[in-house]
Amino acid sequence: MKKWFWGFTLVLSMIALAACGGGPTGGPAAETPANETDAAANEDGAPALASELSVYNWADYIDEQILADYEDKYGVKIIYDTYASNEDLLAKLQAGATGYDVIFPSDYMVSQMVELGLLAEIDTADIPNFGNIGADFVNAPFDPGNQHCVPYQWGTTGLAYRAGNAYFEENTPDSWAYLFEPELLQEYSSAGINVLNDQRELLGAALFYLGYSPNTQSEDELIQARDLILQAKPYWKTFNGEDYDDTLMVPDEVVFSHAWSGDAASAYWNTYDEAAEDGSWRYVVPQEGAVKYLDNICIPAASQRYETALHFINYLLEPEVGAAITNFTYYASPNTAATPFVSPDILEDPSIYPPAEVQAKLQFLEDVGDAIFTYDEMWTAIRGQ
Ligand code: N2P
Repeated sequence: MKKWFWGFTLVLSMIALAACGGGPTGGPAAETPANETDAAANEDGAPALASELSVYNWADYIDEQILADYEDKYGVKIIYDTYASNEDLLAKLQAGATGYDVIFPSDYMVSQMVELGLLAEIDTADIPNFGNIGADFVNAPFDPGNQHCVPYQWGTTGLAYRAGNAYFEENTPDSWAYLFEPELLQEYSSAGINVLNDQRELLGAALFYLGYSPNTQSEDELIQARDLILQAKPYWKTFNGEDYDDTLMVPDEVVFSHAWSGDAASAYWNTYDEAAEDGSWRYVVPQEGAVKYLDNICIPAASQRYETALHFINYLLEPEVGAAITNFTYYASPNTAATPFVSPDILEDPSIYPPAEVQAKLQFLEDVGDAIFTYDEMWTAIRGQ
């Protein structure tokens, strides 16, 4: 088994905390007519499905036809809503939102949510398609034994730039310096620069550039990262991690963006010119190192439709469905059974499935414990000024 994907360490006490912090294992209460316990189990013992399921996902992270197909096939109406970052998702759950049944937190956020008791426990034996997930992606350090979540999609965070731009014809922005150094920024900032509106990602990029860990717990290093960001901020046009590929990159509102790999690939294909056989966007993982993430499918502890959520998760792990997700989002799939159905253009794209020398530069974001309060403080200063 290849081990590159988990090439990082987590604080052991965090894992221990994560393992015992789970929520309820089911037994939803019958409080609303849409809940599954109002219906009797089928004769074959299979659980009756609720009439509705509330799915809360990252923006632009599934083909909504997949949801429509599930509705048609199983008679469950999907209530679909999206968020822009892990922190937005967490804030929503911490504010007491109890209506969500299926959510998609990233690696480090799974750790945080388990510790806070926000996720229901699962038994992968109840998800027959769990076996479709590749061995590299199961039993991750942030969720040992997949006791809470199953893998959804993975990708990297880097820099996207417009190929036709005169400056980028001459210069390949292969360093975070292109996002942070004023003497470089002044060359192209008038044409528009976007950064991800995501605190761990943006502080992480600054920390990589400064030569520090993206998971530092040092206040001094975080202050340096904040100051680097504040010095570059006047050159940035937008903070957008939600619809930046469609609203900023494709229409040429920006020529440079801090970007997630799938969104950069999506901008490439949405600017693809058949005659030129090329799209307008390029993507690079900076030489100083960059974030990789594994996003996951989980059930909030407060869900009242646990069995239906499990049934829906199993559906998302079907080979054809897993491939349809990747063929729409341009993020890499951990579902190895889906591979035969994924477009060869995607499978062969090194910006989506990076080669070994790029993989060697990637790191996961991790739960930073109480240092998260310092991250929050730095982020408030960055967004407030
Ligand atoms: C897609 C969001 C990607 C999630 N628009 C990155 N973790």
